[in-house]
Amino acid sequence: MKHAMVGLLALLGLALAQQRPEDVIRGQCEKAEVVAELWHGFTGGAPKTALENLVIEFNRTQGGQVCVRPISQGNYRDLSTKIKAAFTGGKVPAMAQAFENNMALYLESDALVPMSALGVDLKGVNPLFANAVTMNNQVYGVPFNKSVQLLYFNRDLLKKHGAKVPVTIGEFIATAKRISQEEKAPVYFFQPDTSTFSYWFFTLGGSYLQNGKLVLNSPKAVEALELLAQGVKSGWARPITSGFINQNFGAGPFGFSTDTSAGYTFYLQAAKFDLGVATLPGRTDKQPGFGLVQGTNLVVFKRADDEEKKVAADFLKFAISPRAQAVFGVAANYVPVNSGSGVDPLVTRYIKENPAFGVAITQARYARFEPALSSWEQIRFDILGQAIRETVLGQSTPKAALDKAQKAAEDLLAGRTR
Ligand code: FGO
Repeated sequence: MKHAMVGLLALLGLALAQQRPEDVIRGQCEKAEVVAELWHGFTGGAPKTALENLVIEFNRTQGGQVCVRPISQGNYRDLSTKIKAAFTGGKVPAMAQAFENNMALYLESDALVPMSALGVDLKGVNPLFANAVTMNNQVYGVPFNKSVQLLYFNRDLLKKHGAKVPVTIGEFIATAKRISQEEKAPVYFFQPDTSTFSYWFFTLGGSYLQNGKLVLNSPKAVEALELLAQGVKSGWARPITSGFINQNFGAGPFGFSTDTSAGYTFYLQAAKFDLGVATLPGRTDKQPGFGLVQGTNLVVFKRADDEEKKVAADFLKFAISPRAQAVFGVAANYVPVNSGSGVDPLVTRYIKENPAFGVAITQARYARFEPALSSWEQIRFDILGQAIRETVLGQSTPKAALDKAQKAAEDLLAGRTR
């Protein structure tokens, strides 16, 4: 009998240990009096699990009365679509992930609580990320899962062709061209979207805002798009038009990509080759290229009740603490937003064992944001993204596509279209 008891307990322990994080959270929230929902745009993999584990740890410190419940709303764009829908009728969560342009949009509905009202400050937060959540001199969120683009490469393929990791754009193109010729297939994989375009555009010296005005058809933009279109035409660049690059390794020989640091765990899992990561090729060998900052901030909505806001405030403080940022960053290859994370033994040890994480931290010193305009999400996907796709697939020329995009963006910004 005693044996059976011990056996049962052991089994129970095993079951508990193997409980999915989502189920642990459900248990934590079952008895809680206050449940603060956190709507997010993670659909799976390391980022989602890392967020859930962070929430579990937070909930454990709350004594059972209150809890945070993360709820996936699909991908990032599904998330903002659902939040906008909730503004007009539905239930708004206490917290959500938000890109800077989403914050600008939500602010137009006066939907966000300033961090000062919650007693949350950004002490210790990297100014690059802190500035991005500061709008009209007020801080409206905390940077949480911030990524930066990196150069991913196939070490086996480079070795096979006696190639070095390229440091400049010139070297990059020459190397990709040569290997592609020898492989008889394009080895630079890229998604023809605004994220990839932004790396080339920023690194060539472009900027989206000129004297406060959005310019999508500048000479630098034409140059960046020309480069990608030429890459496809001359056979060293392969456009990936559906799914993530890590889901397309089977499409041909993968040599390089310029992609989010948060893709690292997905790449590693999918790669049947020795995966390497480096800082992005720069315009010169003096410094790396500029990586686009992506990933999101956490915001708190005014419509949440006071008790939920209190939980949200405590969670935000916890989420940006050096320790939480170190654990989360290490797990999903996001850049820790807190400078204090740099001395966390977890970070220093992981950098030694896993250079990709160190590369992301270095690359974050050479980083740029897309404009924080309230209609940017629509512009980046439906207008600029469309121009990039069309051009790369040979249906338009860079200049014509970008001129059309400029006109469409101006119409949108002037309220002539929706
Ligand atoms: C993604 C998107 C925006 C905006 C940029 C904006 C909206 C881009 C780009 C469009 O957190 P990041 O760095 O990376 C994501 C993370 C969690 O899902 O893992 C990446 N991932 C996921 C699965 C996988 O198989 N491979 C992989 O790499 C995933 O990308 O965010 C980068 C990708 C995109 O979603 O297609 O940020 N982005 N600015 N999205 N809605 N609005 O303004």
